[in-house]
Amino acid sequence: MEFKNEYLQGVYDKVCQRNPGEKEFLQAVKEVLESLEPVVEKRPDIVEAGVIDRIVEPERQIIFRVPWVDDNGKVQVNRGFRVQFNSAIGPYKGGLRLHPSVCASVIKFLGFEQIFKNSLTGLPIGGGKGGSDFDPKGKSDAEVMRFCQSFMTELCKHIGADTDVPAGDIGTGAREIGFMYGQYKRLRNEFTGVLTGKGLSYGGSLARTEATGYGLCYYTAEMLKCMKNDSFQGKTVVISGSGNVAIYATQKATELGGKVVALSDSNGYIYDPNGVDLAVVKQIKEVERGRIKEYCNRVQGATYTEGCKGIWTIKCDIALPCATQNELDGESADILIKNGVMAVAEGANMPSTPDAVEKFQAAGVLFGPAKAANAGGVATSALEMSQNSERLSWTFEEVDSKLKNIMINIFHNSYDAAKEYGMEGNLVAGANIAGFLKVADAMLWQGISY
Ligand code: NDP
Ligand code: 2IT
Repeated sequence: MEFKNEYLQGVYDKVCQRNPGEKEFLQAVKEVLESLEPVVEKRPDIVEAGVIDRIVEPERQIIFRVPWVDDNGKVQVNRGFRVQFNSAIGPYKGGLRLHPSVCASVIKFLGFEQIFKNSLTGLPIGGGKGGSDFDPKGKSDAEVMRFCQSFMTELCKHIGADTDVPAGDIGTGAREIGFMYGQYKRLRNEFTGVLTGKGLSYGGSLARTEATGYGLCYYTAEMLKCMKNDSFQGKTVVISGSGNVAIYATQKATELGGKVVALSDSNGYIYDPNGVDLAVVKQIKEVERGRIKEYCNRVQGATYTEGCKGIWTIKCDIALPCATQNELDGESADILIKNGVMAVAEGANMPSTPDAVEKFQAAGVLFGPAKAANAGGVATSALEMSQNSERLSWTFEEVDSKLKNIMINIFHNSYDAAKEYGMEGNLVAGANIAGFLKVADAMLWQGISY
């Protein structure tokens, strides 16, 4: 028995039977169900209405062929996904991941997490996720364009500004969103806010690019302030990854007084004891689409080490994993704890293994889970949707101040929910419970068809 509660064990057993071998999806479901043990005891109405049995099953899953022609005239075939997980509180909303590791399990774990994350933002967005096993790395702009056009030719039948609004994720940035948006507009002959993360000249929101990384730091700052009466000031920070989330987390952590000494990519990590020079990182990653290793050729005193996991052996006060799922395991958690880490907050989705989370919590390390800490990206996407609906654009300051308030509220709502359900200080349980209750309530009101 994995669960104390027999009903939750039954739900989990059925999810395991129905989704064999989908280890990331099962990992995400298990964590949420564990947090719901006290809810199930207090709320028999939720159990009777089968809300939990329903929430673990996606409303709709679309898997499709994505054929395209490479620069040598050869036909390539990728697999496309869109999982529309839950629309109880708003249109499906969530990113598109383009990475060779994309499969049903990965998209379903991301879509499932997105339900609760989106609920925590307080904005009217349901949960969904999509993507493809296409690898944009090493492809020409023309190849990426042809892939994106083929991908959208099928996806456009299933999405819409009031139905399902995709956005970026790993491998999907401004370039890919632009190509996809152009194709959607051409096929549907409509100019609507069907994607977020758009360029500023055609409906994008100021501060969306920065939002996930900034939001992560706003959440972390609030967690440090309320739980340890502390701040980023004077702290050594290690951030994994060097993509969209990592870059803007580095910028905000530095602005708030921290010193970011390490970044990584899937090949290895750089260590710069003087604090990373973000202009150099942005040039390498955003302009040249190069590797993080290159940083050491441009900045004196920095070193590069092969293998991304080693980044967690660097001594730091604050660790922000911002690369990918399960990148920080129990062994790395032990080293971070031994080195005196005081706070860990997740910029990536599910970057810490269950073992690592348990260790941080047992050691009294402040731990901010992904669905709360990285919700600033999707929250700002929802603000982009609002601006598109009213056909207006807000200033950077206006969007940024809304984002900050949202992140502060997410921290407090999670903290309060954990306390109410007898787990004060457990922000994992708090985020899961607070996110779940709003969706559950909407599902109760809307009857069994949802
Ligand atoms: P990017 O594609 O911009 O960057 C991804 C970064 O993570 C790269 O440095 C990449 O290195 C590294 N990475 C990817 N896969 C692996 C892997 N298997 N092992 C080690 N490193 C890896 O993506 P984002 O910054 O947008 O996304 C990062 C994380 O944040 C993801 O978990 C995503 O789901 C999450 N997230 C993103 C949001 C957004 O708004 N963009 C919002 C909320 C969460 P390499 O170049 O070598 O592949
Ligand atoms: O994981 C995420 O929340 C994202 N990739 C952002 C989704 C969005 O719709 O902006």
